Amino acid sequence: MKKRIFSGAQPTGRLHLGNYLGALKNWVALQDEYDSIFCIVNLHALTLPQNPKTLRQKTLDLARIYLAASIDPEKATIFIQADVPEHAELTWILLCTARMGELERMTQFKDKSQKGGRERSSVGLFTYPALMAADILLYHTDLVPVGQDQKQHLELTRDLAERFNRDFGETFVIPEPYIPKSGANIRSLQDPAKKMSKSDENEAGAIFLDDDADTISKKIKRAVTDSGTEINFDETRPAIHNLLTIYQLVTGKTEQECVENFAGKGYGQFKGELAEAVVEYLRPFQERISAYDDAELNRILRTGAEKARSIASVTLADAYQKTGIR
Ligand code: AQP
Repeated sequence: MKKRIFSGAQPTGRLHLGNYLGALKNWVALQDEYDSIFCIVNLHALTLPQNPKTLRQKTLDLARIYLAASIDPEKATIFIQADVPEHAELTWILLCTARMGELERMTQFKDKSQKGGRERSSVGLFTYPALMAADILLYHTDLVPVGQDQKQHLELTRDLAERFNRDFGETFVIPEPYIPKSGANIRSLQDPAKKMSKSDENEAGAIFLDDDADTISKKIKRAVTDSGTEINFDETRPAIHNLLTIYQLVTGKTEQECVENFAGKGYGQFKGELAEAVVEYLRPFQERISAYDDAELNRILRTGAEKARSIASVTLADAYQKTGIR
């Protein structure tokens, strides 16, 4: 039997190159080897204010992005989180398993609540990691391919699963993270101290998957650099390290080939070649994005939800039975 992977992205904002290189690219690479389940986590989106009409549209658009990124619905299960109510139901059980102190240590809550202030943040934003744990545990997931920013949430998922299994008997598989060596932590083009992010107010920091060639070029030309002139993978020079990492991932070259390619060249030439490589990399994806109509997407999502539900309902029934709820 194949091992199982589960992952998801939120239908919020515009997906960026960080989401692609840190997550989607790996999902595609793993879908042949693993029984793959990819979710559009729209319940997570509600942790921050959303416009209902936009959210509905973005949810369908994200399905389109999954397919354009080459996730194959014949191989992988693709579905919308809210179409499988077991996610919300298992969340309650896991919230009763989690401890306040554990959730308070989550750095993403600290980051995301900074803007509006902790007091004004939704309780959903605070408890979001339990929903993520439910997403993963419902499917007896072996491996979770995510970017570096989700590592802490995954550790919590493991802790919750272990605690539940200890208290109520073997129920959940303990999932392992799959965090790629390169690309798991793509930084903002404007401030390499921050990750490339959908919610960054400075749009120049992110290359969005639907940016046209001209916009991509301009953003890369305006990207901050470090002092010095060398173009190499020196971690003490985070801006160049980040740009070179992007170059490596979109060209498929080795580190050594990348460094050799830019030996003796200046930042201007480097940025020009990088922009060209990114544009070329995204071109097939961007051409495919309009290939799926809404009827086709809805059919794929309906089939995916039915399949997901057939697994999730069994896991939830087991958890309910073990806890004495049913
Ligand atoms: N900068 C990044 N580099 C590598 N991987 C990243 N991911 C996110 N940012 C980077 C990975 O993309 C997947 C889907 O992310 P998400 O939709 O759950 O959103 P997020 O992790 O909250 O980060 P975003 O996309 O930047 O959104 P905001 O601005 O809302 O925080 C995940 O596997 C994530 O690790």
